[in-house]
Amino acid sequence: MIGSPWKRTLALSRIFRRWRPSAAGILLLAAVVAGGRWGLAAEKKPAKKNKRPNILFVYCDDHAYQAISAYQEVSAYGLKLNETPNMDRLAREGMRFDNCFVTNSICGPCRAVVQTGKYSHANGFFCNGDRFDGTQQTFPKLLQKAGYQTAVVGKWHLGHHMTPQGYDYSEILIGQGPYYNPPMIKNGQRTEHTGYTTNIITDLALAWLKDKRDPDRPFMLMYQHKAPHRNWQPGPKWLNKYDDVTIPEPDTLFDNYEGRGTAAHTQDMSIAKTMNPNDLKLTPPRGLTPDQTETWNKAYGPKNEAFKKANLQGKDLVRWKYQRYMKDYLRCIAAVDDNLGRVLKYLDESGLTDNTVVIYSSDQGFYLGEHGWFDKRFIYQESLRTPLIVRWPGVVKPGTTNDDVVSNVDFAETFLDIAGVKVPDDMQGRSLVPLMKGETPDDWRKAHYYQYYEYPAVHSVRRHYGVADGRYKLIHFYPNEWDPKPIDEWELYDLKSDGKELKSVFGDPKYAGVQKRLESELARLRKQLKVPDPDPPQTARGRGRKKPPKKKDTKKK
Ligand SMILES: [Ca+2]
Repeated sequence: MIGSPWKRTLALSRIFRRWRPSAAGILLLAAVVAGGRWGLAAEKKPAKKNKRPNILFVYCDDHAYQAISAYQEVSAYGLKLNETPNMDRLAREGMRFDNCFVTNSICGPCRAVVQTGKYSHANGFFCNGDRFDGTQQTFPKLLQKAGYQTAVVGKWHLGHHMTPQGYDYSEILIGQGPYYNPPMIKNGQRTEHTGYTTNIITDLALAWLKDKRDPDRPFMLMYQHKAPHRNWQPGPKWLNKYDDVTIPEPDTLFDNYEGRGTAAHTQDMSIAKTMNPNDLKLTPPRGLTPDQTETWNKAYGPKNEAFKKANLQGKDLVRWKYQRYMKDYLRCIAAVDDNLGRVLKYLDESGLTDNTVVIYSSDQGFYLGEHGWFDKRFIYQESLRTPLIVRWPGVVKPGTTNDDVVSNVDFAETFLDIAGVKVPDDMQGRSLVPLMKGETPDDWRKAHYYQYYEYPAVHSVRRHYGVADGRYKLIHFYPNEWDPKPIDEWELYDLKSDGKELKSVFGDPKYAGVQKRLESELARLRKQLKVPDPDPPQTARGRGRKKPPKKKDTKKK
């Protein structure tokens, strides 16, 4: 281990400064020196000051719960898509949350929510393309103040070329970052890497855990993958995984959106129409080294030849696209799972497992062909719900599940609570620690508020807000001044009788009582959370618009 002797000396000198050499102190020091591995000795028998748990937050991008085998039974489709042994291990040794909902289902906004414990309208980050105001209160800053070491490695996506604030160490991708050979920003300085990004991010996380932190203090590490974000480029080792299998199709792959309103009909996120040759790997990716390109072409060349020869049309073509999409998506996840295995193994071997809370989550869910879609954005289940698995030895009972309504707006509060830091009053979520202990408070929320702003924009998903209580969901697709073709429509779903959300029952007399209750809950939550109405002008930033579209009666030049 590079740097270890220096670190050991540093750690010992700290002890001498702090302790008067009592008999116990001398004995412990002797044991440490004899052990010769300060880090291990310190973690296995932590001094009193070290007892606060470490936090390892594993965060993926667009990782659908349907693509974690431990979550299979939770999906309305129940398809066996893949195996994720290391994620499953966390679920087996920890708690799986089955109703973890995001507040605004796109990448940047979800990350801002995690940093702040506040909704988009309160943290100022509404749409992708916004820049995060890093001067505001965030949970890593509060952890730092409380003596935690904080680090973030991998995807950041809260503004290009921006050094994260509140971190002792950061090495982040620039914007979305590529799947291969990513340039990164290390503590504000550009660095270059060659290799597959999922492996590289893991190497950096492990290097920080092993050699770059002070083993004398607790840590919070955000280990954040780019994968499995579009356009789903697998790493060299996984290029041929799933070649010989057929991925099962959801029975809504050819959904006609009957039973739903305008928004489902007018989206632009379908496998049939929206996916491009680049997504489908019909064109070779850019930015690969000659060796990487050769390996890539060896894997995709014959498969693409076979596809061209087959000259598929209509539904057969969509089915082929689905298979190509899913296999690439699942290959990206296989790399994440294998790399998570490396990290868990390190925690085991270094004696860190017992005092480290491991949290696995994704910035939001994703469509894996349900309703014919990929992408996210909608309040419908596959993009609203995100995976959340927590392993905390001695606190979380292994192999348990929780179905309370929780949210990514609770993450910051949870991290602070784990560290024993007071949660500021202006955060809008609530610590999940009591739930992790199996003690849900009586006044825990019964419903979750959601709002999506990024329209008009890529994928053409209408602005909407709504409320979800785990069974029912009330949605308002609302008009606003930025919208050239405004709609004003409501939908209501009963997930118990309609788990795939195919038929809105809004206005159905049978659901009059439910509808009234949810309408009043929605109004209450909007008031409680201080949601601005109408949307503030900043919500148009996502697509670079400064002014609303001109009215029809405006004279043309
Ligand atoms: Ca995302």
